[in-house]
Amino acid sequence: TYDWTGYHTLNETYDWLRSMQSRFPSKIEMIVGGKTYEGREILGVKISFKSGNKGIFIEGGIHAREWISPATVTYIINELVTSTNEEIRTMAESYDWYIFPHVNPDGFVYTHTTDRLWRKTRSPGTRCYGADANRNWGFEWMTIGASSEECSETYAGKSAFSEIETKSLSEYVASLNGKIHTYLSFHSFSQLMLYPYGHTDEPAPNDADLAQIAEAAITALAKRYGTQYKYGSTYLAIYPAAGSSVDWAYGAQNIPVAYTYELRPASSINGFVLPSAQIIPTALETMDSLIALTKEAASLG
Ligand code: 0X9
Ligand code: ZN
Repeated sequence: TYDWTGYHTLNETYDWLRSMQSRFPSKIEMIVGGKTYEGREILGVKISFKSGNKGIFIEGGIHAREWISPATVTYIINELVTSTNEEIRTMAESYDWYIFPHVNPDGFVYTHTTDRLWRKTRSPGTRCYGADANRNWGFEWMTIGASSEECSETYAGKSAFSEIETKSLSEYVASLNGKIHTYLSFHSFSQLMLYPYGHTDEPAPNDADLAQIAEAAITALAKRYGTQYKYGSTYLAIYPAAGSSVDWAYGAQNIPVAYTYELRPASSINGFVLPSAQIIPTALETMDSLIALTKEAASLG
């Protein structure tokens, strides 16, 4: 059976998503966010308990090697559907959730078969494979913190949305037509909550709100185990980086609450390989932060 004591393959997670849908058919709908270069689906779930709710969009796995991301995202799905905790039930039932644990499935499969530390997509170039799916989105594309060299880990692609994964997923997000209020992208590692922008040190229009929500979220996160996060704009708190999904969601889709989580560890020689004993603790503290994030965002309107 599927659990969070270990990491899973793509097929295990996709089978689990389908099994959750068949256990909870009135609450879960399978959604396809797009497709991949190698022909896989970007498979997700819409979780909805009543109509008329605002939407929260969650993506995991845009960077293939960051395995704690899909593991945390599937844990969130499970909690939203099955938890009996009152705070989680209230949150779960107050939003429509659009959740994709793996938005770079080809890359993730490659981390299982061939190279555990693969980051990018798997579309062939002339000398190297793949583009950085978090530099390929059509907002301030290639303006800073991205590479035009196809072998680079931060290769932005031939053009904005050159990758079928980002192109098709962005079309899916756009098709939701303003229903999404919060966009979350899960990565690892560094223990950070980052918000727009990545292309400039100019503050985003609602910078003060984004900082206040992040402060509430990291405070709640720290309560359970003392895990320390920092927050700030991507540009200032980590490094300049244009063409990310979160900046596109915020800047091109006007989604006002948009964060990149960099999950555990804080730092390590090989931080992408987080021991599986840390999946559940990471997921639990992240759930705590999500409850605080949604409450604080609601209180700000
Ligand atoms: O470089 C990235 O894409 C992210 N860090 S990672 O180590 N997981 O690769 C940071 C993305 C920050 N978000 C934005 N650029 N908005
Ligand atoms: Zn990442």
